[in-house]
Amino acid sequence: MELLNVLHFPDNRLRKKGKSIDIYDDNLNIIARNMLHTMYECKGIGLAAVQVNIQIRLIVIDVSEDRNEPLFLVNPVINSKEDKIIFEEGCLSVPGFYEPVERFNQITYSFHDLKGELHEANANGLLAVCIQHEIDHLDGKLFVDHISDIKRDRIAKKIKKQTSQGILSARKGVPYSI
Ligand code: QAP
Ligand code: CO
Repeated sequence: MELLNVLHFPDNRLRKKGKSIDIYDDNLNIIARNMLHTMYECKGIGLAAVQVNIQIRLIVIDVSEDRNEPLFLVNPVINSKEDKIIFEEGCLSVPGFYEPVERFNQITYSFHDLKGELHEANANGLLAVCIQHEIDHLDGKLFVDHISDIKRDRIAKKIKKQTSQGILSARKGVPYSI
């Protein structure tokens, strides 16, 4: 297993969109496993491929207490959403910062699994918020886009400073194509 480099805001590569996946092969499985490993190592509950500089529509999530219920969502789509909720969000790409964001508390979503089979499911609360946050990543969007320009700029400045001081790792992501 491989630890992948997580890009940090305001890296422009976080603005790229993920490409729809149409090949369900070993390569996809390896990427998914490495993403899950990276997410667990970083104490995250969700990670999108775009965050590790891989531009495909793949998300890994685990919101379980024991961190043993991984979800792999390929080409996820939200089909319905209701009941707004304000949730204090963070992000592995925005380390150390948390801000309230308005989301939907109740969603139905569909996705393909790693074998290519189509599923539909419901989610609410933390899982629903996490799916919305991660699908945003696949469209080049970050939770800080939902907060004020002033706050977002301040966060960008602080992360850049920490990176320049070597507090955050600034390894270059490895380019990848599928
Ligand atoms: C997205 O975020 C999310 O700042 C996933 O120092 C967040 O896994 C969805 C993390 C909240 C719903 C609610 C952040 C780890 C992890 C940090 C994460 C940090 C270490 C964030
Ligand atoms: Co995130």
